[in-house]
Parts: sequence; C-alpha cells; structure tokens
Amino acid sequence: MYEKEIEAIASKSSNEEIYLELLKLTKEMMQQKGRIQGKKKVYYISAEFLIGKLLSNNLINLGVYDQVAEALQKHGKSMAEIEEMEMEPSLGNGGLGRLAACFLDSIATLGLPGDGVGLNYHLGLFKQEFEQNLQKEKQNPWITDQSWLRRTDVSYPVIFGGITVQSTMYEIDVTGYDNQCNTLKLFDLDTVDESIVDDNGISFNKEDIRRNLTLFLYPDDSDYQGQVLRIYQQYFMVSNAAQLILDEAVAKGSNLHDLPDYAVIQINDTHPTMVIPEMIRLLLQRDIAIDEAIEIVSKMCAYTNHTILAEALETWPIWYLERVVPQLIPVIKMLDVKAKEKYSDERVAIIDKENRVHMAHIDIHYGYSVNGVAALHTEILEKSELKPFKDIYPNKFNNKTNGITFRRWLLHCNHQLSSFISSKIGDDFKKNADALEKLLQFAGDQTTLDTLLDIKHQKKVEFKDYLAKKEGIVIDADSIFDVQVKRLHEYKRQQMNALYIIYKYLDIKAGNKPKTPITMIFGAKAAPAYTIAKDIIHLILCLSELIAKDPEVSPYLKVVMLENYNVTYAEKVIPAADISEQISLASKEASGTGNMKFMLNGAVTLGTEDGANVEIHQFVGDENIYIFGESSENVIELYDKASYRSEKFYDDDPEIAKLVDFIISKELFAIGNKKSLIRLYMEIVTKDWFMTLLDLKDYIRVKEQALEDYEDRKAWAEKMLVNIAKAGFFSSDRTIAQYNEDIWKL
Ligand code: 26V
Repeated sequence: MYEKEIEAIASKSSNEEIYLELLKLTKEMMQQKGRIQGKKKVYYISAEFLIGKLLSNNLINLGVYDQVAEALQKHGKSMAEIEEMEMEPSLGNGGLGRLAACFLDSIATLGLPGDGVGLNYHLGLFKQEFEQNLQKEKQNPWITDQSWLRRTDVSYPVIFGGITVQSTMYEIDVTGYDNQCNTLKLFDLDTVDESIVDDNGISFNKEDIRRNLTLFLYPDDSDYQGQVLRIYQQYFMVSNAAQLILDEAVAKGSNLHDLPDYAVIQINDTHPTMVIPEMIRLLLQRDIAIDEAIEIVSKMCAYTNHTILAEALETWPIWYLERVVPQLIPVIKMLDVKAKEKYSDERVAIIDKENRVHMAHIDIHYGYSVNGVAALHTEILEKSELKPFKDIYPNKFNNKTNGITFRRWLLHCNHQLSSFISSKIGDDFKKNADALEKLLQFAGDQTTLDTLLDIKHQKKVEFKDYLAKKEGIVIDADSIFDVQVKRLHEYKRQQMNALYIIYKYLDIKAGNKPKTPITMIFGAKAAPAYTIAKDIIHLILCLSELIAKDPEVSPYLKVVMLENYNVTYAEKVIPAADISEQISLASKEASGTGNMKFMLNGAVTLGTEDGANVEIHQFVGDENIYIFGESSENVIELYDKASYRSEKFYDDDPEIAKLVDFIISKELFAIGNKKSLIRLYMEIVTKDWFMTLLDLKDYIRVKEQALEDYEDRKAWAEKMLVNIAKAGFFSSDRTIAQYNEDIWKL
C-alpha cells in the first residue's frame, strides 16, 4: 500500500515539500487506522508532554518507515535531512514530560483506550542560548500552519474569579506500533497573543490572562503574579479535562453514577490535582449528592508522585485559590473537613495551620491509588516522605518503575543497532522487549562484540558531524564520550562532574595524560529564576573555554555544553555515548529515564544507587555498571540528623579543597563572571545541600576506573552487550501493562 504515493513524494526536489507531503500522507494513514475503542478509557492529565518530533516515529509505528527511507535514498535523500524540516514541540521540561509521551506510545501500542490531556503552550518551555558563557532564555515557537495539530470544534467555558473564557481543543493523533490510534488533547485559548512577549526574552504582562494563559510552560513563578498564573493554567487544564470526560462518558451511555466504569484519571504529579474538586463540583451541579460525588471521583482518580524534593511538592496559600478559582473553595474546604474528621494528624491535613493547601494530600485522600516511579522511590515514599499516609491507607500505595518506548529510543534513534539486533535474534524484541535477553548468548562472540563497537563508533561519527554542522564545534570521534544530559539541578550534581573536570585538567597539567582522550558532554536547561543552577552552567562553559584554549590539555580533554538540549538532541547524543552519568545524590532522583535510554543504546552507567539505577544495577550485575557514593539510607540519616557539613570535607581534605578553590582561581576569573563563580564556590563550601563533597572522591576514583576499563575494548563491549540485553524490563510497554493491570483495569 501507498508505494506510488511514497515514490511520488520522494521524487520531489525540496526537502520542505517532501516533509509537508509526508506529513499529509502520514496523517491520512493514521486516519485510516481508526481509533482504539472501549467502554472505559484512561485520561492521562499532565502539564507536560515532551513528544519530540513525530514524523519518523509515526512512520515506524505505521510500519512504513523503511519503505519511505529507501524511496528517499533512491533519490539521494535521507530521512535525517527531511526530519530537519520538522519543528520540535517544546511542551515539556524533562523526565516527567518525556515519560508522559512514552506512555502515550505504549498505551496505543498495547491497544488500550487512553488519551493525554494537557495544554497547547504556544512558546513552550524557553529556548536556551549561551551568550558570554551564560544562559539566556528566548522564545521557543513551534506551531506552524501545517503541523500535527488539528483544531477541533470542541470548546468549553472555564470560569475564573472575575472572568470566563472559552477554550478550544486541539488534537494530535498518537499511533500505536502496529496498532490503532489514541489522541493527545491540548486545550488552548484563541485570545492568547504572542506579541505581548518581550522581543528579546520571555517576559510579558503576567496579569493579562486572556492573552497570556497558554503562552509558556512553567512561566517564571518567582513572584506572586507568576505563581497565580500557574494556578490559572492548572485550573484551565483540569476544568477542560473534567468537562471533556463527562461529555465523553455520557455520550457512551453513562448515567454519571457509573462514571468509574467509563473513565479513569491518572494525575501526573500534582499539577492536575484540581481535577478532583472540579469533577466533584460538576457532579454537584448535575444533582448528585455530595457524598456520592466524592465517592465517584475517588474511584476514578489515581495519583503518581514524581519527586520527594520538598520544594517541588506543591502547596498553595488558600487565598491564591480564592482569587483564581473561588468556586472550588467550598469543595476543597469540605474535602479538608472530611479528612480531618477521620484523621486528626496535622501531617495529613489538606489545609494546614498556615492556610496552605497541600495538593498531594488531596490526591492521596481522594484518589484510590498512589504510586512512585521506581522501587527505591516508592520505598522512600512509604517509609519516610508519605509514611503517615501509608499508615492510614496501606493498600493505596504501589510502585510502577518507569520505562521508555523502544520505538523512539532504539528503532528510531539507532537503526544500526536495532537492525543488528534483529539480525541476531529476530524481530520479536520490538513487541516483546524481554526477548533482548537472547543477546546474552553472544556475550563471548568476538564478531558480535566487534560489530557493537563498530556501531557505537558510527553513532559517534554521526554525532560529531551533527555537532559540527549545528554548532561549529569539533570533537574527536575516537575519544571517550562521557555524557550527562538532564535538567540542571543541584541534586543531579552537574557541579560534581565539573569538579571532576577540574581534577582531570590539573592532572593532565601535572603530566598525566589519558591513554584515550575524553570528551565530556553536557546538556541542561536551568529554570530562569534558579540562580545557582545558572552558575553551574556558567562554570561548565568557562571550563570548556579554558581547556579549549590550553594546548597542553586540549588534545586530551574537551568539554562541550550542548545549546538548547531537547528530545532531538537526545536522539543524537544518547546512541553515541560510552559513559552514562547518573550521579544524583542517593534518595533524590525519583527514577531517571535517561539512564534507561543510555543503557538500551549500549552505554555503561556511572552512577549512585538512586532511582532506577538501583534496578539497572540489579539487572546487569556489579561487573557491568560503575556504582559509587553513599547509600540512600545514610543520606536520609544525614538529613534527619542535620549532620552533614561541607566545610568539614573542604577543611579536612586538601585534595578536595584544591578542586573547589579552582572555581575562584585566577584562570577562571580571567574568563568568567567573578560574582557568579564566587557565589557557586560559597554555596559548595558553606551549604552544599546535595552533598557534592561527600561523594566527590569516590566519584573520581570510580570514574578513573571506568576510563581505564574502557581501554580493554573486548571487555567493554561485553559490558555494552549485557546492558542492551538486560534493558527489556525498562520498556514502557511493561510499565503500562502494570498500570493497566493494577490501577486502570481497562
Ligand atoms: C515541579 C515543579 C514545581 C514548580 C516549578 C516547576 C515544576 C516543574 C516540575 C515539577 C515536578 C518535577 C517532578 C519531575 O519532573 N520528576 C521527574 O520525573 C521523572 C519521571 O517519573 C523521573 O524519572 C525523574 O527522576 C523525576 O525527577
């Protein structure tokens, strides 16, 4: 099917024309596939959907990717250059949003009825640019006349204190691999006006709700107006979702009393929490009594927690909510009173003594399931962070270790590896990820190992070429690629990696040249108001410049910070990585999903026993991973006793002091911003909330070991093979099958 059409498209001369025609044809093919049907549907409500570019993935899932790629090749074109024409929607920030996108792929692939519900941010998350070694934030427009978005005539009124707006629903089709389609539904407001944003940056009038509501994902919330705008966005998202869910259920025959037979809502972190009071309010309006309304909604809602960081657990002063969503206040107060009647413990209160509303507490009291996203994370929730809740609701808690879709993170981003795997063990792994284990039979096979090394080298060359073209940066494809790509946050400890770079720089200066040169690659955006995170970016960029200008060191060490790291970049850099840096302070990274993508592409993890690293470690065994650092138990104890002092590590250990002091050295002052470097230095020496200095020496020791082991190419290739073979568990198809079996029951 479609041979003629594909051939005709491939023969066009302009890449843009080819892209637009392929877009049209792909949409048509998806239309032909039809919709996944079923009485009960899951609504995955999320502030973020980091879907990435869609053309290749849709072609893969439709089963025509190879056919299109071959047709293009015949005409001297490649899929890669056609993909360049597509804009990447920037509807997410990091792991949470990318997880939502992987989940949509797997829900459709498993043939389950399930839609995503979110917002259509016109300018998405900001676009990152570097100027004078500093991060600058720019607009990131992604919506074009012809795109995957489809405007619908579905529209709902949304009432805020003071104003009522009328929404518009857009849709993006989500095709399953060898299956039918679901949809991602993105709500928007026609009056939103991009021209109110400052030409040079991302500032705008935060009070002009009609014109700013869906401009940005996570607009700056360092002031009151910014925080209130977040509440406007959240309510707009969930009020639309609730109205949509009621409409769809009624259309399928629900009498509202039986709503849980038609719909289940997965609340992705606390941003969509207001769907609970909103749904109750709508049921009350439709003459359902309060107790029954609460019961219905409680049977429909399930909550996923994605972080234990206190500052990320949302609480809103009740008067903020009174201003934005006054109609929800009586419901929230009632939910609070009813919870307090049953449980007097202050720690589980919805409205606390300071009159702040704890969003997660609404989810836990009035949802039927609470899950963490990796075994260790769920254990920490149950034993410490949410222990008072676990005590009262022992059966609500469950773990769902995250996963990634292999269609994007292997088939699409690494055709060479995927075809090689097929040639060895057949195609079964594409639908049944556990079949990857069959690769283990080739663990001692020299030709298999050589081919793995060859493919890795090819991906390094491809990445090197991409980087040279995109940023004019030249790297050595024969060097070791050591990669840390993720949001910039102190708990993820990019600063510890920077201290390693200082160590290596000084070591090379002292005459110890690495056998194989090392390329340290970073990619990270810092939240615009997060000063220390921006200081860390500044340090890395300054180190990059210092080293590049030093002829003694530059042949052996190179530091690259990718500008505006996004899904497209991830698809290029992850297959090229040798070492995957997963170095968060143990207990702080809920799961991580990058760790899984690297593993699947044959990189070896250098990491702490944190998040899903713990499970990766269990699967691959001690030989095939580099683990360092304090255990999560010890870290939690240090916090409980407030006994960690970074000064002590700095004062007692001249080797540590030497590295930290280099941040304020004359060499770096000559390149960078003195104020920023001093601020970061002071932060590490006097606070170091995420205990960089605690793990620094062990990190250096283990990283040196990994670099040394890299020299034994055969032994390294074996580690790569085991990592790939053991990645099956981390398929999001497994994760979604578990959500369905334990929570959704579709
Ligand atoms: C919280 C906030 C608070 C207000 C400012 C903006 C903002 C943005 C996001 C969040 C939630 C952060 C939670 C999060 O992203 N968690 C990540 O979830 C991944 C998927 O489960 C997981 O792999 C990562 O370890 C976890 O950090």
